Amino acid sequence: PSAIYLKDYKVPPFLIDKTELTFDLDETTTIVTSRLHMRRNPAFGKSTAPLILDGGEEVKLIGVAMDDYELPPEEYRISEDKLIITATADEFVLTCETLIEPQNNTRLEGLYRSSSMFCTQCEAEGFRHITYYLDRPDVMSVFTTTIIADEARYPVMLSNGNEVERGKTDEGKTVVVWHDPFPKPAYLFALVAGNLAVKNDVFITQSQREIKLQIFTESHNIDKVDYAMEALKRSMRWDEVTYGREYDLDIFMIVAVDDFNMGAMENKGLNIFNSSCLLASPETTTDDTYLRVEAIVAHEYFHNWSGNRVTCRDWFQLSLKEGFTVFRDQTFSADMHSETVKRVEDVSFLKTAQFAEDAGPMAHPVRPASFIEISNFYTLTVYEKGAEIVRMIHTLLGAEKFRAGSDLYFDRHDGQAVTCDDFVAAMQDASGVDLSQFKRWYSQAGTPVVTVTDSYEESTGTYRLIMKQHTPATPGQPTKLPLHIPVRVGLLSQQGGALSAQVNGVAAEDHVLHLKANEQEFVFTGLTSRPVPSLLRSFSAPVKLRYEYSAKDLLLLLSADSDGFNRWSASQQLAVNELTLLINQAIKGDELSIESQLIQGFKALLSDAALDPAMVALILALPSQAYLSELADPIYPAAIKQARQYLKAQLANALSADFERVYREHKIHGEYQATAEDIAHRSLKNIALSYWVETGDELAQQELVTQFQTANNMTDQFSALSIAVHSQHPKAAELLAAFYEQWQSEPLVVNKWLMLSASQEQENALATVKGLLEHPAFDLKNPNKVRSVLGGFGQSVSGFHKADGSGYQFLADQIILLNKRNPQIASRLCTPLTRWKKLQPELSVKMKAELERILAENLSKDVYEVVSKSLA
Ligand code: B3K
Ligand code: ZN
Repeated sequence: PSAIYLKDYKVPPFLIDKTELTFDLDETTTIVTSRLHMRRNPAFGKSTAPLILDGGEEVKLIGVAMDDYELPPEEYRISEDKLIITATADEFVLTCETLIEPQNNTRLEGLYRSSSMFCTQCEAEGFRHITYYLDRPDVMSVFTTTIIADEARYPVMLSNGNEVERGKTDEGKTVVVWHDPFPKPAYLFALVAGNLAVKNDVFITQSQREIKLQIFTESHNIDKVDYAMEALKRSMRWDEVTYGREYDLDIFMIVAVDDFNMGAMENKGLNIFNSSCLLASPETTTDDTYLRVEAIVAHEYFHNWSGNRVTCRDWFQLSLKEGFTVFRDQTFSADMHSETVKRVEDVSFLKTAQFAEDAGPMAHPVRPASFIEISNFYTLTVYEKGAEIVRMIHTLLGAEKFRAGSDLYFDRHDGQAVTCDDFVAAMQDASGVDLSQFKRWYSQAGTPVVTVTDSYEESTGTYRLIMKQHTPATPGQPTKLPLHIPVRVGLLSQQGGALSAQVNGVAAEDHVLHLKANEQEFVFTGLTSRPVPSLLRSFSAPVKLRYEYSAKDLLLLLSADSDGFNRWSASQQLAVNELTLLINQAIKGDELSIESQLIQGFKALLSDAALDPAMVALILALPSQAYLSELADPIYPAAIKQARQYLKAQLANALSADFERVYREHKIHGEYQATAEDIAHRSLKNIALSYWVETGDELAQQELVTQFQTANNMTDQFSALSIAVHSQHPKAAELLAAFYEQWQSEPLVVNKWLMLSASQEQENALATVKGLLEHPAFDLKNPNKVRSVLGGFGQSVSGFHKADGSGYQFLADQIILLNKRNPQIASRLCTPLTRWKKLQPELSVKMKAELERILAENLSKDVYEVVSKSLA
């Protein structure tokens, strides 16, 4: 397989003004007829270039005609997956008849079956698995879709836009015609047919148009869509108020399907969701999932403008729509709940997973310069780091100018397929802020390291910060240029008060400093004593900050910083410092010991009733195994686990009474509600329980069992179960079995059970996970189940990182098994193996050997790209 490059981009030689599709749906063979109204693209220049259409190897061509002239075999050819027609007029209608077998489509791209329904997934290059087409986002076309199917089995037949006709064929099948007036690329096409239940609602737009809202699910799930429907209406209103964007069609539909490669898809007017990201009920859904449902409903809805009305010119520009839309959904969730809590969660995820990606063999710029398989580039870098870039633009411009920039962007490019440069140009033009150096964020991979030193001059009350930036080399990019990094800084007095100081003549408590050079000095004047700096407030740039904070400074920031984000950040840094000491002791085989400063900090938090319980819960959560692994080089997984356990036990024993009290104080009586307030109390209560149980206290263990048995919501029940499993509670196995017994008919809950079961730390973890693959609840065809079991297993240090390498071997076996069946999922499963270079030497060689074993197979493009780049 070979790479394609951004620098080779050319406009398409042909355009498709109108696309007329007819689907004759059937259980064994589906016939697709397309009528493409095509013409040569004037922007391509005069040309006699042949017409080359994209297809998939499994698409069978029945016939092709040009302006109703049936082409004989000598006038076209099929080469691998392309259909090539040499002689064409300048303008013509191309008719193609193809045969596909959705029931045998295990890749879950194109048209496929999920339970009893037909559904589609076309982004990025799925449409070509339906019929031959110019399957690229800069070919935008007006679609009319005719669906023919047996009404008894498929009473619901949906596609994009509005239903414009309904009738019967001579054989008595039902015919439904959908028309979407907005030109769109093929990746936004969707079709659904099935026996589905529906929930109806309406939304009145700001200009008083009435929009019909519909959510479709299989009938047994329709009682779980109320929350998503409300979230949808909140999203629609928010986009009107915050971005001035109103919905455009008269109907907006969402369909839930069980078998889906990712979370959801923003098809025009017909979003398709993984049921795990749409369905919610108090008994079966945890708080985290409630928030995820709301965020993803919003994300897909927001794409209607940032993605659909204005789309990407080519797939290198993916972050144009994804980075911006993630930023939009993050801000929406922040507005619905707590800004600080949301920021902490997003940054914690970024620093754990995106930073790891940016430091590994798959590191790539937010706008990649090349790829082998685009599906591999739906990454944390494109999504999360892409959102950080948009957030930095927001910081540099301020809210008002940012809004002017987004208005200009949407107005200027409505109906177009554009680039990241176009986005930045609109932001720059509307604001007058120079973003020329800033643009390097799009093209340069790797996480910059910002090193800060300081000095204070008593006699003049002057405080200086010296900042240096350095971005480490990444594959294909040995040297880096300095970036424009906005660093938000405040100063605190030694007593914790906020200090106002002048920078460049402007007095304020909070300054955005523009770090643009490799090394730069910033001068604060008007001080009367040495301050404690609060650096990179609200994580104003996606960088690694290095500053030698003393434990005393960190405790001060933790207790007194006016920036809530940096209070959390200080606690993390304190914990990381202590854990690093402990990890090194564990690596050396020493007995672990520490005088933890966190005890004092946590004690204060646990007694301060004025604090947001959600923030307290976040601060109490020790840095994760994954985050500590990202920081480590090399990674000693078992030492990290041991250090975390040790510190947690120390804190638990020292503060046992406080944890017990907080656990009791934050119990909620009454009905479950997914409000920020209740979620906050539950999160604090459950983390308090996890510490309290850690002490081994008999009463705590009983409380846990009681909570498991009497909870009226999944958050509390599942928290109790997870704590039991991870604390080696004597009843853990019993509770796990009871949980399955109780929920075996709810697949989404069973997935949680699969994941937790697979993540257990035990001697025979590998045997357990192998058993799960044989369990009746498991299904290799269902991505959620594969992710649950294998994702869960990846968290089991004793299982996955078993010293003999059998855990790696097991994962490699599963990747090889899925490689051809579902290349996208197989490729995602490779991620833990891509970290082999950073692992402790004995494990590193074993992991590498498994990658080499995979590489020797006949691989899909997806798996080949990740594995070969990892070994390079
Ligand atoms: N745009 C889709 C992702 C499609 C992934 C294709 N492999 C979901 C989203 O980001 O909204
Ligand atoms: Zn998206």
